[in-house]
Amino acid sequence: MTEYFPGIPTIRYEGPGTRNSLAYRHYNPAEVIAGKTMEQHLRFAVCYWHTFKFAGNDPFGLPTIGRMYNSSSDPVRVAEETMTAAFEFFQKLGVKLWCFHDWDIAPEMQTLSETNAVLDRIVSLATKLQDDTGIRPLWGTANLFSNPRFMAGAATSPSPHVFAWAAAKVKKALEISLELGAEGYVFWGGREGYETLLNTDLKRETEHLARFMHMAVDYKKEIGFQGPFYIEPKPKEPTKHQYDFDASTCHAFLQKYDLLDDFRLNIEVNHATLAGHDMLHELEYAFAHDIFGSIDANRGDTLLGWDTDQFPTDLYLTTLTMYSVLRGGGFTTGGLNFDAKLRRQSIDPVDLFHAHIGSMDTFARGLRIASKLREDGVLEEILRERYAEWGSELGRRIESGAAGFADLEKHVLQTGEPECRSGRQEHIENILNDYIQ
Ligand code: XUL
Ligand code: CO
Repeated sequence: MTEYFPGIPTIRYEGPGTRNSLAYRHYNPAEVIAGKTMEQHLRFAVCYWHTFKFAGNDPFGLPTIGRMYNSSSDPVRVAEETMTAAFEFFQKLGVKLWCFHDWDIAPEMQTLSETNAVLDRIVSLATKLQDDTGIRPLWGTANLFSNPRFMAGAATSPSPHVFAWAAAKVKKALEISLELGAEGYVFWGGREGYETLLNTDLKRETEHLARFMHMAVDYKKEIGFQGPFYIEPKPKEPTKHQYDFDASTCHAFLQKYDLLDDFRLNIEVNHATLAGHDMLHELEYAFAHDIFGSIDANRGDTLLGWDTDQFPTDLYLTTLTMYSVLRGGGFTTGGLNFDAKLRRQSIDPVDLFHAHIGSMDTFARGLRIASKLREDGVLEEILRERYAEWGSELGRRIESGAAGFADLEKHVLQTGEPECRSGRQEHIENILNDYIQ
């Protein structure tokens, strides 16, 4: 059998002292932290599109990355070889979950039925590889943004014919996600937005999007797909404005159109920053409103204004992410999907391993630190103190709804000025730094 990543061994935990670049220093899957193994906490998934399909092209340059598995001139052969290589990669890395778009795993052919036939062929190969290895998809999705037919949107296209195409693609993607045992299904509305409002009926498009989501829910129930649906917020790129702008915009959409029972959010770091938030904001918003689902783990670059999808190697980011996830009760059906790609100059197969190993180690360290922070209760204690005054009679009367404006005016007239207290931000940041070592 062809080995697509020759010379690369199975990656094992060797501990922080190792000098082996193809070993985990911190990710020790079986180690128990706060009642669960690291593997159960982190639920890493490899993304198919960036890891196996990204060829290093950017808006200014041609592909730089060639792989053994995409060298054939026959696209179906490429799809088969790539799937086989992917499972070699998952196994060598020791990751049990993967994520995919229909378009990543099989080429689009001349007609929908030909495309679906090729998809079926690749899905049966994937099923066999899954059965041999016990690896399953964290989620599946349909690519409704690369083909020119979706240039003006998919469910929000001005054309009902394109809407129908989007429906047909999602129908098939749901069927194959079910067949592969995917734990969830993602909707990322890459072109569900606009370039200019001068040619866009925003209200009508939003209603079409909601109609589409209801049809997807109906079909999910019809075929017995049990997993959650996720919406993945992103404010822009490729469109100037995307309807799923950020967590709170998605929340409002789900509430208005009565979709909250069937959807949660898949929060992505670089999308949060493009929306002008940090990851922690999006996570905390999702947890606060019971719509947290899963994470697309990556990071952006503050000096570049687009979605650079870099591998997450920032320990502050992973610590705060895991702190929020632990506080929120941890992942259930969600996980950490590396929606991240190599830099254009990282052209060797081994770069893919270094990228994943480094990110997994950074999340493992983040988990360890976050768990210690929670165990010591330092941040909880700060919050408790900061809001302690709400335990007073005044606080209780406000929170229970017993007090009105007239009572509050009376209170102020009697007691005068409130005591101003420090927010202690610098002190708290120092505490965090003490834990991140
Ligand atoms: C694009 C993005 C997508 C989704 C899945 O920015 O994040 O890859 O994760 O469609
Ligand atoms: Co993503």
